[in-house]
Amino acid sequence: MRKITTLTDGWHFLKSAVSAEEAYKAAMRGEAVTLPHTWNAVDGQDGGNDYHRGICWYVRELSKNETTGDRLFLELNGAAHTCEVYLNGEKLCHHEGGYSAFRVELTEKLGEKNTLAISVDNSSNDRVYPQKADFTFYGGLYRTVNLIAVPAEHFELLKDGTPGIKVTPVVDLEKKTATVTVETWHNAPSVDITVNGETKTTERCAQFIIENVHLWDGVDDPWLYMATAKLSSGDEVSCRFGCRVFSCDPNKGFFLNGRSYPLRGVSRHQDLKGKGNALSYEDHAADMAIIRELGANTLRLAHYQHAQEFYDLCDENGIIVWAEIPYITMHMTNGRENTLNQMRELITQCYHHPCIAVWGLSNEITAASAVNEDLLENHRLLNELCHRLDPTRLTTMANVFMLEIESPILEIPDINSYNLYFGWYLGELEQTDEFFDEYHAKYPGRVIGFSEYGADANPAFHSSRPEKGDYTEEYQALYHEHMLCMIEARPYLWATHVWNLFDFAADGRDEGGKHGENQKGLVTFDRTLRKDAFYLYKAAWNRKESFVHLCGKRYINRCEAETEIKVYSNATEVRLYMDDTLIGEQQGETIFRFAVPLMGEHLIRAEAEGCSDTMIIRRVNEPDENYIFNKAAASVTNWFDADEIDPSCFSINDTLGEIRSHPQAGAIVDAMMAKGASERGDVADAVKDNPALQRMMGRMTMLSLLKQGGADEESIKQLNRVLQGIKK
Ligand code: GCB
Repeated sequence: MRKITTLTDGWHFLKSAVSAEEAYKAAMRGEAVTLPHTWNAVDGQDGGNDYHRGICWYVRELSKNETTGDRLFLELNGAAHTCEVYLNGEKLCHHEGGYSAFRVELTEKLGEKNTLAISVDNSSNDRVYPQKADFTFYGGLYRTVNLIAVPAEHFELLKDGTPGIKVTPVVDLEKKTATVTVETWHNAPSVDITVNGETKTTERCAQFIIENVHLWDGVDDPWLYMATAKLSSGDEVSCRFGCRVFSCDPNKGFFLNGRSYPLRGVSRHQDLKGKGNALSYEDHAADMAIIRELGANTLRLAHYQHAQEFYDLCDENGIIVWAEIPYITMHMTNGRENTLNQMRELITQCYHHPCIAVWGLSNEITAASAVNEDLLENHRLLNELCHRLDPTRLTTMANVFMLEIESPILEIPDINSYNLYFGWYLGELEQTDEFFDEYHAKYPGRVIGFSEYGADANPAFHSSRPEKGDYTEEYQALYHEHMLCMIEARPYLWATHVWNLFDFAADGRDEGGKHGENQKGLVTFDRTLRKDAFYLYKAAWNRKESFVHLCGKRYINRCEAETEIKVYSNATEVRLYMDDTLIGEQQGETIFRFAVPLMGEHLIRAEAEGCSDTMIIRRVNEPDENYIFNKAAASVTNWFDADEIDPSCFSINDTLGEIRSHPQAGAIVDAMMAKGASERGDVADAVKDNPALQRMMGRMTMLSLLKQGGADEESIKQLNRVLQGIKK
């Protein structure tokens, strides 16, 4: 028999980098905590780069009752980021990597009285990923810690946190069978393995054929089988598995069980306002309920290994997963071993989950590093490791927009993907479309996906003329309307993942009216508010539950005489009522737009397929200042009315490329930019040396380039006057 005791209570926490001996004494007087726990639940989310990063201690006495059993192991499911386990003052192990599980044997070191002291370190170094990324590196024992007591003959527990059992189902779609290979690791002479009601006794490994196999078939039918392995000592391990076939086609995208199954979904980080990453099962399950409500069929579990409970939820809900390690932003010469270790642990611990389709090698790794031989070699080794440990799945990586599509790194993984933020950080929305069209035309034989895209929105901010950078809920919605349409027109994209389903802690940020948060979520950090863009995807993806959603509910006070009311719905017909009078009826799909006259305060109601949604809006004389984040930038919106600009002459609304194609106009902007460049040398060098960046800038309008460069109102107007003097 195997006895698992979860060590929830009885921990003493010490926020101090003392020695192991001192830790015991000091911690016993220190704060009492329960696990899971992070010491950054508050300071990791309030911005300013000042969250506590260092060594902290967790100390606990083990009772007699807890230490019985022939062999005793300690299991840590998440210790962020570097951890050392001491028993009775003696160091038993050192583990680097904050997202994978690991175990250590205590048996030989047990005494009459037993004290565990565990140090956890989230300070910076040059070896353990992540070190540079847009999320808070919470420290703590933020997942469960268990004691596992097993008989002398037992399944392997130590190697890479293995479950001791590995199940590989290979499906023959034509014959409707699955050949299931079950391998086990243990120290007994034989093992009984049971799959689908059939038991085989073997040394280590057995094969089973499942006839008329019930496929694990995505969100509609995620059927799971069970494999169990038992030793005569009574030790037993089991795992669920699913029988399915994945494949990717450069033109047709993703296939599940032989049929086209476009992967359309979102990314998720593992944190929650007020709790940090110390999540309970209920928190994970609540997130999954939101994912199901949205109607997504895929998740990118970014940027590291998530909790086993969460992969289990994905298995149960038929969500196809991109799993990855935190090899992110910046390549470290000393970090190679750590990337390989984290990948080995990820695959070993997650291999059996039918939900996982691809292993992600890295994320935006060239954002702060050159593509040199060391980086390439690191990727080749990771790629080989993935294929060696798991020949059944594909590898991929998420590339940063400025990585040239000719880069040799794109030849390493099986399939490719890009994170693109045109229309948010820089450039125009349409550049996304052009980027993929160019890539697809140049590499028709390569599989390409869209691993990240998004725009920040603070639901307090609103505008009737939403603009890039204004943090309004309306711009976020417009941004995603464009992307949804772009994606639907490109069925070759093997997967698309919105960045991000939830707002999350990014301690380095201080923007958009909030500290320490990335607000690209479709749902707020505390999960209480679904932004309008959430309902756009729900309208497009959720085919199960009819609904109708009125956009702009939080945008109550409006100055215009006629306002746009937008409705998102998965119905094909929507009716709009104003003060109980029907004012419009429309057929269509997903997005329904109505122009509505505003006189005073109005009750708006939308109806579709038996569902309804209501809101109040109000005509006011002056813009409501509470809705504007950046008051200075917002005034820019109204500098130029389209009709003031003569379209037969150049203007700041033309792209840099268009302007440059005219000798006189080109010379003017080049001179202006050269002046700017000499003032900001580093940026200029980065642009000069990067043809991808240059191409991208060529497609940006002069106005958006100037705004992003921080140009003031007067110099923008000045340039526009000069350009308006030049005939096209
Ligand atoms: C990215 C990163 C992600 C960031 C995101 C952003 O490309 O991969 O970690 O959070 O951009 O919001 O800037």
